[in-house]
Amino acid sequence: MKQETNPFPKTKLQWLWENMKGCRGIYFVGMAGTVVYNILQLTVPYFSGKIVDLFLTGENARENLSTHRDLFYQLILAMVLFTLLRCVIVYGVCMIYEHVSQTVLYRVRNYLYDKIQRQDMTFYSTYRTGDLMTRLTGDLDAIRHMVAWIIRMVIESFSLFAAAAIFFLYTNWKMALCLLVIAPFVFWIIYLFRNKVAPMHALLREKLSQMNTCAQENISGNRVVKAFAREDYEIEKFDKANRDFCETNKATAMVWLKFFPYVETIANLMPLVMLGVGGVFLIKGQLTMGEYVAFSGLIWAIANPMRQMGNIMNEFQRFSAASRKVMELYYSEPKIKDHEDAKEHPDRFDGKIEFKNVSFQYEDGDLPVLHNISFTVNPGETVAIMGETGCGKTSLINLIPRFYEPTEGKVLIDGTPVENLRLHDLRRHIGLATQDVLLYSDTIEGNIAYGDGSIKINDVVKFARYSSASDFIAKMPEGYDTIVGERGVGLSGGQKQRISLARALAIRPSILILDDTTSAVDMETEKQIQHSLKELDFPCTKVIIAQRISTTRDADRIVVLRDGYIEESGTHEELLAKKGYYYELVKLQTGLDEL
Ligand code: DUT
Ligand code: MG
Repeated sequence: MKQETNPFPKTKLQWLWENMKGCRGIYFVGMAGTVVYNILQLTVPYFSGKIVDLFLTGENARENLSTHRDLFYQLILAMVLFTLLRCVIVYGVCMIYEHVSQTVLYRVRNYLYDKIQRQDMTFYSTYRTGDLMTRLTGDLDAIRHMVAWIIRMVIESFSLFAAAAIFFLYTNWKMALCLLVIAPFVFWIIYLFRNKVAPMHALLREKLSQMNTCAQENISGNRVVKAFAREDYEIEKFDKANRDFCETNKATAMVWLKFFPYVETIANLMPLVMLGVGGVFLIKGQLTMGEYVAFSGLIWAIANPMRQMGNIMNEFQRFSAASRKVMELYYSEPKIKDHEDAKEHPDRFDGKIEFKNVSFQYEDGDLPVLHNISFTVNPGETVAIMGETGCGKTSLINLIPRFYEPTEGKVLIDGTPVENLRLHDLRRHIGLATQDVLLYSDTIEGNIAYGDGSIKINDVVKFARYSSASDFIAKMPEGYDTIVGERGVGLSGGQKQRISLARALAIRPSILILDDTTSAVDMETEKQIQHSLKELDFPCTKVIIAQRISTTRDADRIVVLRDGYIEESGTHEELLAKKGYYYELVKLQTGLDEL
């Protein structure tokens, strides 16, 4: 089979080892303990063999029983003590594996969560939520399983096999060779099995991710499902994903079932060889009865690791498929991140925004969505951005907090290109109310204070008043302590927009960006908001995307976009005088034929 090239800087096991930092020493103790307790397994058959030879079947058995009775008791006691010791070691070893595996799981999960948090917008539009959740849960569990179980089983099987093989060879090498000659066949079968089962686990992991994605999308989109009465369709869709996963699981199990009879036959051949060859050796006097008993008592230590190997390989392939997905995330780097020489800017911005010949195209898009955009907004000014749906307004404002980078040209704040500023400094001074409002499952106060945890309740109320939200909040059963559900279920679209506006204002931003934030608000409320925005008690440059003339008419400048180009720009009066797109829009919205 063609070996896959490893796209990561480390192999899977090296990566795992790296993440075991701090517990490697104790893990070694666990592995050593595993070897020791498996070697101790040999003591019982060994002492049994001795007892048989000395006190049951040997030449002087009867005599030994009367003269060396002490030795007889000592051998029995040794068997009991070694068994007890073995139990204690197994207990300790289990604790170690559990501790280390949970530590690794905790560490990697936190690291991944951190990684996901710091990713850019392109990442979020590439990965599906259900798939990311699968990586953080199922895939990570496969990695925990590797540390807690698979490695332990590998050591257990190999140490048991090796210890038994050495014991056999030491006791009677001819008999041992007759038994061990079969072993290489099992290794060969397991190798064939590995090649067959590896792609099955990769597929299985994909099916699990698809099923989780289906459930996640359905749960978070439940309102759409209900609105279109598509419950049956969604149930059917999930059923298919579930069935696919189930069938793939069965097919994976079937792979082992194909190989299982061969391994099992070989494992079962062992006692037969023991019986036949051992019998001949016994008759010829080349094997004592005690040795025969010890061999018989230990034959499982050769056969069981062979049986176990299929299971181990199966689990190892599951780990392999899962760790690939986890490592992909682990080593992923956002394209948009702080440049090494990025400037620190802990203070507020003056708020000058410049677009210089900016063009932009989405990575997965076929055509540019913005072409050669240039305009300047001076500190404290308000610029309104207008244009028909899909013309690139949201794309344009997304370039200011550097959610995306322009393909050409530059966006500058206070004369510094945004890519030269630290992302944290840049974004914490920008208040953004996005087009799709997402509120957290938290109180209204918690939602408004999201960007600044230290804000006082008086200020929360003040910003709620600025955004004309205080009236409806006061009417809520628990006022500012009212919990708004996931995505703010229980609030109207306009109410959510106003809380989102208060949240953007609450950080006292140097630059405020509103993306259609008052679209679901009535004209009267909108007017109040307009008024409040002019009265803010901190300096602020405002970029407002809006469709209504009532929102844009007072702006210092209006930029009209069309298919990603600036169609026209100027004040309300200037644009009216131009009698272009804006003029037509005003006529349409006011219902007048002539202005
Ligand atoms: N687009 C993408 N990928 C995205 C987002 C948008 O390819 O992740 C495309 C869709 C559209 C163009 O970019 O053709 C501009 O989209 P934008 O969201 O900027 O349009 P808008 O002016 O904000 O439209 P609306 O008024 O509907 O919000
Ligand atoms: Mg938009």
